[in-house]
Amino acid sequence: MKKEKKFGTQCVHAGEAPDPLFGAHTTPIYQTSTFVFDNAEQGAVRFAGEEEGYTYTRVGPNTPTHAVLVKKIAALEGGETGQTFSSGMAAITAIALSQLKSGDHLLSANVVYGGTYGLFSSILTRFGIEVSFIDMSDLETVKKNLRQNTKVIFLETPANPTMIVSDIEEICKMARDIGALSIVDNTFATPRFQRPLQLGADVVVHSCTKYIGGHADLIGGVVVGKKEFIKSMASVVNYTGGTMGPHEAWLCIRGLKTLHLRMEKHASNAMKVAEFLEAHPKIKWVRYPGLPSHPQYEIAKKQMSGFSGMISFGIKGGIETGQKLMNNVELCSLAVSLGAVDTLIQHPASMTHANIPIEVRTKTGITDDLVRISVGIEEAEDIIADLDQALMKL
Ligand code: LCS
Repeated sequence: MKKEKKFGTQCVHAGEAPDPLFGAHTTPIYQTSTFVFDNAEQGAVRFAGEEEGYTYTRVGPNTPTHAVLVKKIAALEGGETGQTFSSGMAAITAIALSQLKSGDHLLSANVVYGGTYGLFSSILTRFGIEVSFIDMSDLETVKKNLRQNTKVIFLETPANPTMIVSDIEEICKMARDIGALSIVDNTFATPRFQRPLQLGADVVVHSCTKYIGGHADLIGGVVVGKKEFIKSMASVVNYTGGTMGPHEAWLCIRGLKTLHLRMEKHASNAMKVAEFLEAHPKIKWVRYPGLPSHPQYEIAKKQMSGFSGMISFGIKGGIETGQKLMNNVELCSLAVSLGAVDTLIQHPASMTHANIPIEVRTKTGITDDLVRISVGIEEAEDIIADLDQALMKL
């Protein structure tokens, strides 16, 4: 049989095997905080890292349930291994704390999730780490901002919430040339549509809260990369303790089994919703990587095999009209987060990105009129009908 299975088959099968104890068909939830050693010597070699195995659920590889999730997501991203976390922010924090020290420079995209911006701008800088936020969609700007002490380049593409797309391959090349690590937050695209490691990235990070879990019922994060990289995070994982719970790990495994199906529906719905919005007289602008009007449409086509389910748009009349629209929707939910089976709509400038100073928001396109929609897997006609009735009432 062919060795490398297709993506959808990997979603269903990768990392999983019948439970060796009782033959349970699906992965059991190892709801335990600790593991019993056969003898004192075994405990000692496990703690010394001389024997693989489980010790205590805070310490990687956590539990057999987590190990299955790591194998599955690593297979989907085409990476060697990974580490799960209690949230996407815990994952990004662990990357930063394990790879950066005082005097190092972190080069970050200027459009990232508000929490990531906050961590980089107001926490890392307190520990003597230099941080600059730049427009990663412009390769000249990236080149100009590299420093001798640049240790990490961090980008989100498509970026939350402006949907700006950056050229992963070119940026990772620049990172490699100066010996810096390249980290790509792949939360918006998912490995169904974008595989940053194949494009040269060192590390991929996800908020599992979004498409990986897929059902808006958990908070989690994961980092995927080379074994050596994951090992370099081990002490931060151990000493900071942002551990994913076993039940959340199991929910992520379950979610990933349908990732391919969900993402295809998210993307085909989003394309229809984006086209509807672009043609609507009350809409000023629409940003969706699958639309030829997207400023980086060519790069999106080059590095993505589909355009996922996130759209941002501006409404004529600005934020007051946007707020009315969000209050008028009936099928869509007015809620932050994204990547759920149901359609969510929110206002980044006053919600997910409200912590970013207004002058930075304005400069980077997180404008007050920007409304973000995470298109669900309902039928597109019903989502469009809901948006249409909400727009008609304005
Ligand atoms: N990376 C991206 C691209 C995100 O959108 C988020 C959360 C995170 C990381 C952090 O993940 P978490 O800790 O929440 O699991 N984004 C959110 C959003 O746009 N609305 O609510 C949360």
